[in-house]
Amino acid sequence: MVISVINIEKTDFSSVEEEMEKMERYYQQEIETADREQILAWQNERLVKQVRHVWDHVPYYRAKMEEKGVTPEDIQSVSDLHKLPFLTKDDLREAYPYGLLAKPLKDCVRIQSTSGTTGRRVVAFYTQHDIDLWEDCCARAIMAAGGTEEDVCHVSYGYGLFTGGPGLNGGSHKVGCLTLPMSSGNTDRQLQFMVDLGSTILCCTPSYAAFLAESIHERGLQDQIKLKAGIFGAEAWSEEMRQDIQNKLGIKAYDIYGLTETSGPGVAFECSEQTGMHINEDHFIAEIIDPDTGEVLPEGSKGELVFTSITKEAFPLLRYRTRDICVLNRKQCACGRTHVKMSKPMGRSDDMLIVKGVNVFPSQIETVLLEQGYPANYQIVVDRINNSDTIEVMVEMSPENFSDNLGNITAMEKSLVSALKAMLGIYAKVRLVAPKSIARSEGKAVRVIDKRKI
Ligand code: DLL
Repeated sequence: MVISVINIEKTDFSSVEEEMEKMERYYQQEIETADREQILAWQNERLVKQVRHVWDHVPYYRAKMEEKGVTPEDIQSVSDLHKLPFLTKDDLREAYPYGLLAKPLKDCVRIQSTSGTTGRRVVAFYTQHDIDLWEDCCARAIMAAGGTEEDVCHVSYGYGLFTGGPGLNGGSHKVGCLTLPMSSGNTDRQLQFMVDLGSTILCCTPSYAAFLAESIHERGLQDQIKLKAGIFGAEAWSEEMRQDIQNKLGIKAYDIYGLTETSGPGVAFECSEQTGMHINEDHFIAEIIDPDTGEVLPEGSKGELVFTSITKEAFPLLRYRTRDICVLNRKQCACGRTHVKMSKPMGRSDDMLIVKGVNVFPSQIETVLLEQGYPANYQIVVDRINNSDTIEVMVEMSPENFSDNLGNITAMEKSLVSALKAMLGIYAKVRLVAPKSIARSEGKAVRVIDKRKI
């Protein structure tokens, strides 16, 4: 019998592990690190195909293009993109629900939805192929945050019509993480699963992450939490908030961006450098425009972000105005990815507010007030208290429905609260005030006071 003795050199496994932790991970390395020429080649080819696809299948698009005097033959490459008309939320509202559908209904397998500017919501359609590509984008984001099949990915974005839960859920499956489809809310249950199952990656809105961090500290659970990374987006958050969450949870916090219209989260995501989000340019062409004139601005300028989705089948959007203001940056990134980076959105070129992760337009509130017989004299106060967004609507009673009876006022406020809940999907506190008591402005009415920005 031969016994072989293998001389195993002593290895410092902890440092190997540390090195592995530091290694950049990619879900689709060849695509994510492709050179500029290759990315442009993909974009040129896919754009031409996409324009032909909408021209042939979406009469709404064809009419818009004809109105601008553009035909598919005019679009030979990305440099011709500027010839196409813009698409806006108003177009989506006008074409609601099926007017922008580019595939037969039988080929579509899912919708997701978000608030529109008034009563009509934005409804986005997906084929199975669209879902597959969307989940790839989310998988890229999870792996950029260090995710592997060893991870327990705790998804606390809302599930349902909102894209956050389903998108990150799909990406997590693709990476091979154990996926916890927690959805939002029920903090006790969140924390119990986080401790019992050893969640290592948390996906939710940054404000919910801050709230969970606080709850963990209040309950003294810090030592029982195994989180290493968080993927936070769907609303604006500052660098200070990032530092605060990172410190409290002992994690690295990554930003993720997206919008329902272009699929959902994963349009862009942060890498280990944490200096902006790589836009998945094999699926989306990004432009920056002057929000007032629509003129395309040179790269590096601050302006409104416009997306063209070049791989979506069911609901492709050409030159969609996101209304998000940001800057693009094409400097080489140390992570090895080559796709352009967008800054955190710095604001919006419309009046949309994001409250508790939900998109709220003042016009939606106004619609409810007018429907309920109130004048359009109101003020919306948004605040962030204990890391949670609050919204209060101060509404003038009209001389016709004026009452100084406390019981009546409470009943009227309650009825407005439920009408607003039905429109917005979130609780908004209502305070009725006497006719003509809200200060009139000499210029534009100041409808919104966002104390989170003060
Ligand atoms: O918020 C999709 C999403 C889900 C993104 C989960 C990230 C994570 P919508 O409800 O359609 O979709 O809202 C889109 O949210 O136009 C931005 O104004 C804002 N937004 C999204 N991500 C960020 C972010 C989802 N990382 C709108 N930072 C967008 C700031 C963001 N704002």
